[in-house]
Amino acid sequence: MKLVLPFLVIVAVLVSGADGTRAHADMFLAGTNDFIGTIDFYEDPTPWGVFITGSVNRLRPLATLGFHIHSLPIGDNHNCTAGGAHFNPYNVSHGMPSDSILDRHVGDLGNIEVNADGRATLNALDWIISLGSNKTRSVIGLPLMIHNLTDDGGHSGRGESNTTGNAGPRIACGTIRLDG
Ligand SMILES: *[C@@H]1O[C@H](CO)[C@@H](O)[C@H](O)[C@H]1NC(C)=O
Ligand SMILES: *[C@@H]1O[C@H](CO)[C@@H](O)[C@H](O)[C@H]1NC(C)=O
Ligand SMILES: *[C@@H]1O[C@H](CO)[C@@H](O)[C@H](O)[C@H]1NC(C)=O
Ligand SMILES: *[C@@H]1O[C@H](CO)[C@@H](O)[C@H](O)[C@H]1NC(C)=O
Ligand SMILES: *[C@@H]1O[C@H](CO)[C@@H](O)[C@H](O)[C@H]1NC(C)=O
Ligand SMILES: [Cu+2]
Repeated sequence: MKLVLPFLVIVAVLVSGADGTRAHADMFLAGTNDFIGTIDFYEDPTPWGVFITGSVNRLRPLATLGFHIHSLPIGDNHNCTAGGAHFNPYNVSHGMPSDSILDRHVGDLGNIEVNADGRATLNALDWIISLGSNKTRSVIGLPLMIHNLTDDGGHSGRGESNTTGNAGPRIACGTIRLDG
C-alpha cells in the first residue's frame, strides 16, 4: 500500500491511549473456516485517517495481491463471492489509496505485498475509509477482501480495470467489526 507511515508514528498513536475507534477483521480463506490472520483498524478521535495494521499468512509467496473493502455481507461461511462489488458510495471509477475521493472507490486499499514465507504485514494509513465518524464512508460490517492477482490501480484501460483493477479471484475475506 502506498501510504505507509514510519512504524514509530503508528506505535506513538497506539500507545498514546487516545480514545479513538478500533475495529478488526479476522480473515479466512474463501469459503472456509481457515483463519489466516487479523487486520486491525484504528481511527483517531479527531478523524484524520484510519491506521491499518496486522498480518495475514498462507498467501502465495512474493505475490502482490489486490486488497479492497467490498459492499455486501459475506456471512458466517466466509463466502467472499457474496461480498459484491467494491464499496463505492460515491459511484466513481476504481483507483488507488493515494487517489482523491472522486478518483477511487472508498474501498480501494491497493495491494498487499506477500513475503517469501507467505505472510503479508500491513502498516498503512488511509485517508478515506471511516470507522463511523463519517457514516457514508463507514466500513463497519463490510468485508475486507484479498484477491489472487495484482490490482492495476484502475484507469489502465485494460479489462475490468475501472471496476476491479483486474485483481482476479477472491482468495480470502473477513468482516470488519468494531472491537469489544
Ligand atoms: C456464495 O455467494 C454467491 C453470491 O451471492 C452465491 O451465488 C453462492 O451460492 C454462495 N455460495 C455458498 C456456498 O453459499
Ligand atoms: C453510477 O455511475 C454510472 C456511470 O458512471 C451510471 O451509469 C450509474 O447509473 C450510476 N449509478 C448510480 C446508482 O448512480
Ligand atoms: C462524509 O464525507 C464526505 C466526503 O468527504 C463529506 O462530503 C460529508 O460531508 C461527510 N459527512 C459528514 C456527516 O461529515
Ligand atoms: C492464483 O494465481 C496463481 C498464479 O497466477 C495461479 O497459479 C493460481 O491457480 C491462482 N489461484 C486461483 C484460486 O485463481
Ligand atoms: C475508465 O475510466 C477512465 C477515467 O478514469 C475513463 O476515461 C474511461 O473512459 C473509462 N473506461 C471505461 C471502459 O469505462
Ligand atoms: Cu476486491
